[in-house]
Amino acid sequence: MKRALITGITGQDGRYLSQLLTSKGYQVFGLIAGQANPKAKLLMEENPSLDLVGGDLRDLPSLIAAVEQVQPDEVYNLGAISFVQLSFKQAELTAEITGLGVLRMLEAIRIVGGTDKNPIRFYQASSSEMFGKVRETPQKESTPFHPRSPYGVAKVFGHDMTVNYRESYDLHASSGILFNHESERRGLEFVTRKITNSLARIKLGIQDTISLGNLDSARDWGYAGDYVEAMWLMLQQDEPDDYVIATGETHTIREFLEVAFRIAGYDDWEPFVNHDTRFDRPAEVDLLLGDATKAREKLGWTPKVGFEELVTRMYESDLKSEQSNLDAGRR
Ligand code: NAP
Ligand code: G4F
Repeated sequence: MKRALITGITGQDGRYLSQLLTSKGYQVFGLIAGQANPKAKLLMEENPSLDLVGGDLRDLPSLIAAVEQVQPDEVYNLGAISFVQLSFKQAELTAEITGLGVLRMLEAIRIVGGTDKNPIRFYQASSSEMFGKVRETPQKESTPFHPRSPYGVAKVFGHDMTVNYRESYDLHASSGILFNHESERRGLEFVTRKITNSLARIKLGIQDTISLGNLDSARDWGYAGDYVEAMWLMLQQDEPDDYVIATGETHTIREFLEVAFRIAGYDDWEPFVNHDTRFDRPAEVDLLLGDATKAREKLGWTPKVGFEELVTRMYESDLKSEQSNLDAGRR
């Protein structure tokens, strides 16, 4: 039975990845921060076979202890401050967790090591935010980085460290440069889920409008359930490498609104949306569009869920849960 250690297990991707690996027969361990993390209960309900191990990406000894205890075949480093807007306000904390946390995890693996016959394989959750002020479109593995946020800068550090440990210590370390991926489990702070959740509340008469920032930026949005499959595929290759994971389709926030409101039965979204400068960013990433040809050719990976289906799934899930909150007298 293969053993996997996942950091960021309570996040959107951690939840999908743990279920994928369990379905493939892995024994899955999740690193969980804090002394009484409230998300632990939900995780165990979703995946009762999961083992949770205490640890924090700010604390190298806890990572060494976790790797020693778990003796993993594969480590997936998904833990991060992942909200770009927060990274402008808490830049140092973002550098500490999203950036230095990668170095600490790599060090824990280097120090504990695996056996010569069975070295530990490492996956780093890199991001299309690293392309930032894009130098070419579509973006591929060779596109230079130009990050536009403390989050993007921290991800470039983590990405480069992963490449450096691969080259210096012959570690099986791969990076997935993942473009935005969403789902019913996406955090409410991200624009897609903020829209589908608010829209469900508008439909049910609980809320009147949505306050948003810049509607002109464009993102290459895929489905998280498809993207965790790519993470696993990267660690099954003989050689470690870096891969762009994307759909090859881009849409503005305006287009997301148009589709979501149409699905909910409205002709026009504009009367329901306000501009609120609090959601504008000091520097914006205007356009992301990925070219995942390498992943298709080498990993055999392609996305399954398209844009319209993604929006529909998210809206319908939010409508269902907001309706059941309403029925239970919770708002
Ligand atoms: P997410 O939902 O925000 O999850 C982040 C996870 O990091 C949570 O489990 C969180 O734990 C954990 N974490 C935060 N601080 C930590 C610390 N000090 N020590 C240990 N764990 C810590 O993110 P996601 O959307 O699943 O994304 C997963 C990874 O992929 C992240 O690294 C993100 O930056 C990257 N990424 C995401 C996308 C995307 O579109 N989703 C695209 C490219 C890259 P708590 O719940 O305990 O706070
Ligand atoms: O949903 P977002 O917050 O995602 P963003 O900034 O693209 O970052 C996500 O994707 C990255 C991959 O490219 C990940 F690495 C990262 O961890 C995260 O998962 O914002 C998307 C766009 C931005 O242009 C933002 O300015 O939506 C715009 N936006 C407009 N109004 C808003 C809002 N974003 C949020 N979160 N909230 C708004 O009210």
